[in-house]
Amino acid sequence: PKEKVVDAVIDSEQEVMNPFAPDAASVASSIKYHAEFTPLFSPEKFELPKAFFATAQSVRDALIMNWNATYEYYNRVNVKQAYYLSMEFLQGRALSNAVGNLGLNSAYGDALKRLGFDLETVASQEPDPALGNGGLGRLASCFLDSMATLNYPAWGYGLRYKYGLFKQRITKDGQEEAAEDWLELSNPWEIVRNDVSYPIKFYGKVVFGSDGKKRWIGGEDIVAVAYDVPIPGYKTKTTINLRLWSTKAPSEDFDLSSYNSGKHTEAAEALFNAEKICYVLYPGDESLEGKTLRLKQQYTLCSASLQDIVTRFETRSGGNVNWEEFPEKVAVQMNDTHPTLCIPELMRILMDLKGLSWEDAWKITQRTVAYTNHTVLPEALEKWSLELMEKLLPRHVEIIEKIDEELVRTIVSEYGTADHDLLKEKLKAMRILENVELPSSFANVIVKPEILPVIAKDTIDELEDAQTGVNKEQEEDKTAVEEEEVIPEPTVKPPGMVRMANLAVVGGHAVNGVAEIHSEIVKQDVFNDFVQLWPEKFQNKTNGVTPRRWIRFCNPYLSDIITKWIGTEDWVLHTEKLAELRKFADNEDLQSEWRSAKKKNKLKVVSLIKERTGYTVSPDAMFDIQIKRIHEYKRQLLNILGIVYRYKKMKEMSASEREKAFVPRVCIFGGKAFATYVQAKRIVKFITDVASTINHDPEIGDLLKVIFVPDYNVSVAELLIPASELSQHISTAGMEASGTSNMKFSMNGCVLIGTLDGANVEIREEVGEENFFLFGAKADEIVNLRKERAEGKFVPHPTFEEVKKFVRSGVFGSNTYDELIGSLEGNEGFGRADYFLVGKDFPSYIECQEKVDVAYRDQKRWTRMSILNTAGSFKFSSDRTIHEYAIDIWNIKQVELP
Ligand code: GPQ
Repeated sequence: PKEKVVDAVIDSEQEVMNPFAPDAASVASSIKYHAEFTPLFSPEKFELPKAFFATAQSVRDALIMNWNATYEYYNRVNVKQAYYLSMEFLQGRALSNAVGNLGLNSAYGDALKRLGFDLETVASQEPDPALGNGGLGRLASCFLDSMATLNYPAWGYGLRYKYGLFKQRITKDGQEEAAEDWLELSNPWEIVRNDVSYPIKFYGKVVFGSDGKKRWIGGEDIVAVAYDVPIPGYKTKTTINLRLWSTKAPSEDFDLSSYNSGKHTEAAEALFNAEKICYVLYPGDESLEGKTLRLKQQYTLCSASLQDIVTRFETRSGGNVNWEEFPEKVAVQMNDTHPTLCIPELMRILMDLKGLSWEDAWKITQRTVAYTNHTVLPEALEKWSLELMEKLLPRHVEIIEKIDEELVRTIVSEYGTADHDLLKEKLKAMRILENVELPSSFANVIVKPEILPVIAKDTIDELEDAQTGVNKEQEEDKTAVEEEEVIPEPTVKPPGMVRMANLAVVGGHAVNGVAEIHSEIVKQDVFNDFVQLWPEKFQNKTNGVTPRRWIRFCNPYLSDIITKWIGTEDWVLHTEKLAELRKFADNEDLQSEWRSAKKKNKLKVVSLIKERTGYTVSPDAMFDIQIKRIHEYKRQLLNILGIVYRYKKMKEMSASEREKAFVPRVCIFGGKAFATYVQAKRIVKFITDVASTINHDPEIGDLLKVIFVPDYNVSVAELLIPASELSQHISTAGMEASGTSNMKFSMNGCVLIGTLDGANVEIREEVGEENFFLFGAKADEIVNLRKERAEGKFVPHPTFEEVKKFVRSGVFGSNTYDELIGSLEGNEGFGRADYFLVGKDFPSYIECQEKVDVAYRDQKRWTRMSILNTAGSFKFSSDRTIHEYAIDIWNIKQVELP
């Protein structure tokens, strides 16, 4: 019966859809088919939301064909495959991207026109899935696009969170969070794989089996089910897979007899317990329950993915499995330390389930996994309480203890026991277990056993807070503000911790940073002791972004101009061709086309701002943008204080002086603050207060507007970046691992103002220093500057004193922002003295901003700078990054489908 109905629909259009070369008519009939038979809305209503779902279903048909073909081919030729494990994938909307990658823009555009819709409007109906926080998650998604585009056999593995990153609302009190129910209307892109599921165990105990092998038994069992998301490459048939795990209880866990006797809640407890693991991205982890949940999430990702990978390896090996070949067929990349449990999990599977010896399992594990570090902030290097982990994953802790013991053995044999202080120092820096006695086997080797220092209870609290991303500054700050009296704490033994980064370095064969300067800091500072032992492990892989989403699709106006002047659209795949624009940088025709594209993009943002904030801004003003997570090290505070200073100067002038002195600007902010990061939320509140004063000041008018765009996400970025003229990447030098939006801005012809930090350093080298506005202290000066600051030797510049005084004078309402301004001075009770050196960099930032105004007045010069940014940005394609990972770390080859 189903086929008949299909025929009836298709008949009306006299076309059958061929997913490889569909025309508008066949696409239209496929959309109509889905509108009718994919029951999401009442049938008579073929309106926008339904048009989106029907269009997405239709595109999915085409994706599934390629996705199946890709999988079958990889199976058949048994290629080596890379697996990118990440707790975050910040995919953004998929429709335009899929249609664009499949080359079906005009077919879908025309088809929708026939049905009375416009593709762009239909695409804007899609919820923006935010299964990630920021740069790290978006990088993972850019990588998937490049892997598919370059025909690399690679998959992503992640978690299918029911609620993504919270929705941000801006009220008079600052940021408010609401649940992001992205699955509310279902997700048209995913394919539920009830046939692909694995058991996951927590708690229980370890026993010896009859064969003398260790067994992990008892405890709590749940099931991880696969949800597959096809990822199409650009202009290729290759369609790879993003496999996201969701959790549920084993069906036998539903207690039917309790349920029937009326105990409904008790009967369903096991179901809730299993399902809640995948409820939210980043569950609040201040409570023990929260920590446990996050650890369960991490383990679920590692265990389900590895069971799946191992099963695939066995299937592809046919009847004869040779485990030594595992690393020749599998590469596992751990996106930061979040998936580090991969190491003990692979060891467990190989030893306990497949019967391998420790030595063999260890060799295989090391050759298989590799680790990317994304931060040097000590409070962000993950540590887990040994006690918690022992309860939840008893077998893994045994394995980690043994890895730690082997590491101690290596350190002792490398450094000997003669220089006891050196040995102690090395063990302290390098051991995986922290605050844990040395294994008893070392009692005779090391004359004096490692003495645990007895430390105060508040130091322990600090140690505990330092784990899993809890922000130290914020925590310190909170305690300082809220409880002032100092109660002497009893002294106790500090809790044992597992240092995930150390485990990742020891257990993998490669460790990479994400920009040159970052990788240098990783080597010289964060993991220096490991570098001395294994220098060959350490690498750099400068991040990149996909030129498909981040130029070709988000900026069609600019893309057309680039294609016209280069004479080919090949630059989308071979970004080095962008360099050809250099020779036209002064061409007046190109310059005027270039400016007109920018203007069109700005007009879209004018509407966005009106719609989201109610403010009217002028498209003729310079668009100056800072969009990223709100964090003290990213220094949104420096930006807004710069704006306040500008405003103060304006107020001191007559109207005509003002207009002569300043270029009109719209200063745009966007970004979310972690829900419990108090200081970041104060920054949001301060920005919005400054905005409402300045924006309502009739003397200022279009000369200065300040906008905070609420609920910043990938889709908002796709609108803002093409419209931006100046963009700010102004972190304290040495603190931003790389940054990736800096690359997107540069590609879209935007000039950067920034410090010598992260990838800024390389961007400036590529686009030319005359096309980059540089200011601020250098990374190697920071330690000394902080020391001077702490010793009271820092003399703030008068402009900095002036701006703080102005804020305190009450211009922005009754609030005097004591906590924010105080943190810049290190007043008693306000945390570390300007740890991020806002005061130090303020005068050079102001001076640099004055140069920006001068440059912008000369539109020819500015347009030239803009063109040279796009032309010089080619290195920052994630295609380049993925080639480097494939060659230097994964050892995988490109495989084109027949
Ligand atoms: N990054 Cl550790 C995140 O977005 N989240 C994290 O938890 C960590 C790092 C960012 C980092 O701050 C940026 O500098 C990088 O460009 C980005 O990762 C991708 O490497």
